[in-house]
Amino acid sequence: MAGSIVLAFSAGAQAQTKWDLPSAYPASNFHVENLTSFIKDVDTLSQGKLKITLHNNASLYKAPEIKRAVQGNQAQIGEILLTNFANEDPVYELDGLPFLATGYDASFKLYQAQKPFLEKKLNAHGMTLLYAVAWPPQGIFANRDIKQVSDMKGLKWRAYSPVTAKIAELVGAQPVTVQQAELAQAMATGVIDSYMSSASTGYDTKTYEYIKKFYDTQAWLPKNAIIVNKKAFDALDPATQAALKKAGAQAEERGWKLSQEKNKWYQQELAKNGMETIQPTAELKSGLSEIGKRMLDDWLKKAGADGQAMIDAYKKQ
Ligand code: PCA
Repeated sequence: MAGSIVLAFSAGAQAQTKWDLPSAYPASNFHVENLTSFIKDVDTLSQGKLKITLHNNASLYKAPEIKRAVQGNQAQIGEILLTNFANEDPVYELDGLPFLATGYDASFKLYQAQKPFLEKKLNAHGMTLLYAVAWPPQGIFANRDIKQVSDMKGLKWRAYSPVTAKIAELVGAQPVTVQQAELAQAMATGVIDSYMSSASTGYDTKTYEYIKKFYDTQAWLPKNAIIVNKKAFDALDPATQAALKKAGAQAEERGWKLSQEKNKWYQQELAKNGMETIQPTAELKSGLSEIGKRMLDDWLKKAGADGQAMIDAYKKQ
């Protein structure tokens, strides 16, 4: 009875649209906290016309499947880790390259240089970019003493993207691709003993239960992007489209701040739980930046004129 009354009311008022939003990260993650606020903002700004349901922790789609789900409109909106899709197009790889942009300011500049090309690529596949937010700087989690790149030989290295797998190869480690949702299990079962990521992921996956050292290399800041199916977007009325865009712009601004603020908190939590944060030696830094240079050269060869234009736009800022 009650159900049919509610139905009658909502059908009588303006039509309501329901979207699904898959994310691969857990509720404790700052990206997901930000998504939760974004969804509330969309509800308020659209005056209840657009209702988005969050499916976090890879519960609806696994991380590598989310982009295709949005492209096919199985999910109308979704969160992707851009660098996961490096094999599809070099534009997705750019913010996953080590030592190209290492702090938040540089990463934001890199984003501005990358954005028009990212938008073009997504549009060509029936999607649009709503916003993107950087993960905190990437460091190395390992139990070993690592003073130079050669100390990483033979590590069982968890990779989350083609780039992190490539780094493993270049340092002589054995890459195993594992997405964050399966990372705790991979550590518990000994499938991997090291990886490169942020303090945020170290916290989300309780890495301190298995690994005791975090080398704070600040190597790069990959981004998560919120992408929308274009047909689903075009089907919204103009006021709802504007509401979505506004909430997206707010989420982008809030997300970049949250990433920085919570990174400090995540690092404190890691320390409280017995993880030692170690500053990388000069040898380790220079070894890794050599690898970064090689990877950038390879990237520029693949990315052609667009790639050069992105790097030039980045350096000009
Ligand atoms: N965490 C994600 C990607 C980048 C990051 O900091 C992960 O480790 O899967």
